[in-house]
Amino acid sequence: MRHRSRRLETEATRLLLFAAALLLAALQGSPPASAASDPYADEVVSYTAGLQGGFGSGDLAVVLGPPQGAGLFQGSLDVVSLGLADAPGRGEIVLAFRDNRVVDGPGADLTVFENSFLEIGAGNLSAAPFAEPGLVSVSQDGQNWHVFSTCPIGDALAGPYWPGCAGIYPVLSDPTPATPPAWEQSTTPIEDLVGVPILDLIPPSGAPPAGAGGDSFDLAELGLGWARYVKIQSASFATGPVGANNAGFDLDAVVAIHSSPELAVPALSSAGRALVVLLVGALGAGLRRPGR
Ligand SMILES: [Ca+2]
Ligand SMILES: [Ca+2]
Repeated sequence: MRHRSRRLETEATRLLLFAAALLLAALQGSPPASAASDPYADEVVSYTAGLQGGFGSGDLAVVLGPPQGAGLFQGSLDVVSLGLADAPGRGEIVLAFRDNRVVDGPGADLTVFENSFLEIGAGNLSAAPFAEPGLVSVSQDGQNWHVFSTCPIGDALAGPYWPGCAGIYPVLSDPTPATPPAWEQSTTPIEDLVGVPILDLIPPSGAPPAGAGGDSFDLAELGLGWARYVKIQSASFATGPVGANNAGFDLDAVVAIHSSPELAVPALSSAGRALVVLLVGALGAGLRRPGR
């Protein structure tokens, strides 16, 4: 009896060693775990151009990743133009965060980057922005939307600052280390940048305000702890001359100021999955044997 039980123990040990070897082989044969998550939006879920939109739509991926800001006095062309909202669902884009999600932290949680810029007025003083307002909504499931509804998107006369909308604050961040990272929120009110000698706002005589620019939003305003989807809807009006295909809100990028990475589970190769199936079978056979 004792002899039989010792033999079973040895068999169990061998089985465990075999199982460990199989698992190791399976994991070594698998591709590496997905790269560390980035704080930017990862996918364009949908895009519908409105009137005179479409610029940049040949490569919608330009709105993913970091913004390509061109500074206080120039708009980036690394954008997709939504066009004017001339019908429901038009002039609209929906993005998703996949390897991360936006989470509610202290203050603002995400920033939307357009390509607005400050005009230059009389006496080389900065003037109000050339802005193309956008209404921002967020969602956890892509179906139920929560709107930052303080944005007066339907009111062309609410300019030049349209508080609560995106598409107002110039973009001061690009992917180079010479500019602030995209998740560094600007805190200088846009009104304070208007009526200033432009030489005070650009190097070498001056400097732009701290922060990445763009327009930032706080999930706490909506009572949300996190969000995965961001929708931007263009206004139905333009503040300046409307071109052939570049009217309305021009999206550059969206970044999570407070970002939580999604857990990356190592993916198994097909060979690895086959080995795991064998392993489970072998374990099942080994467990059944003592009762045989
Ligand atoms: Ca991301
Ligand atoms: Ca917040």
